[in-house]
Amino acid sequence: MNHDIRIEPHQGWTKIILSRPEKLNAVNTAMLTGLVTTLDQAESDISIRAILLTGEGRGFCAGQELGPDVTPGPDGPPDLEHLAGTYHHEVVRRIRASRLPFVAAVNGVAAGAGASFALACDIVLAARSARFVQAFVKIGLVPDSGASFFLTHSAGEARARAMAMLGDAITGEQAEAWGMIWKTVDDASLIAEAETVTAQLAAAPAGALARMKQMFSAAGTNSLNAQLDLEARLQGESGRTADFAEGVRAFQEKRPPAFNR
Ligand code: T3D
Repeated sequence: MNHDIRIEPHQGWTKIILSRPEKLNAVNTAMLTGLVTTLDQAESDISIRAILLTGEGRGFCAGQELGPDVTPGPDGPPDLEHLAGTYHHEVVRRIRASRLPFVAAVNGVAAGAGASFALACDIVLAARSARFVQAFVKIGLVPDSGASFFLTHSAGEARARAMAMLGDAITGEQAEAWGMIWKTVDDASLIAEAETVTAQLAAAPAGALARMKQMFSAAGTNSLNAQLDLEARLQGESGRTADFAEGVRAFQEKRPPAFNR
């Protein structure tokens, strides 16, 4: 277990806390390996039905640690294609391919790959003081970890290009107004609100949520016809589940449904 990743188990869901507060939770290869392992363990633990991702201290995640992993050595410059592909991108792939709904509670600055980790999540809440920074340009890099994809699809190409090329900080409220995140909340209520949302997801029909993740991932690139076919297929699967039968029965009996317990 990597000590820079803290896990807080709850009933039906888990909080994963990036925990290197003195560096605004900037990630290195050891921490990213620990994060991937943690995500894999959560994926295979059927008692876990939702994940809340947040950061310790005053930051969410300042992206790649500008330290030994990316410092040129005697053999020349670091191989960032390998680093990004092997470490950062595996985190994004896991969040997006997961059966689990992910909530991000962006408690402070989310920069570089750190912003992408948040934006890869299904529901993103940000503290009013949070900032999203495409920091790459400040150090001569280009967006990675899915930033160019997420921002183009959520904020639109004009804003995505400007965010990437200028590297200016975007406030939580701006991110909400641009459709990058779900909502901004007061700093003091961020964690409580994010926990409530995560618990709500943990009580929701897990299979339906997993199918929604597939559906929304495909919606970015599918044609309308392809998306209609996918919706029909996934609705067919949903209709054959015990959760659907329970949902209809609970509605008819005027009681709350108990999904997949
Ligand atoms: O490996 C690959 O494949 C490449 C992949 C790249 C993906 C990326 O993520 S590239 C982008 C890397 N991240 C950055 O460039 C962000 C660098 N940090 C900043 O620009 C600023 O720190 C922030 C805008 C994030 C926050 O600014 P501010 O003023 O709120 O805080 P600060 O004072 O700059 O930082 C506080 C401390 O955290 C400070 O340490 P100190 O001086 O108190 O000892 C600072 O050095 C440290 N810190 C912040 N970000 C990083 C970091 N240390 C190491 N690496 C960081 N990324």
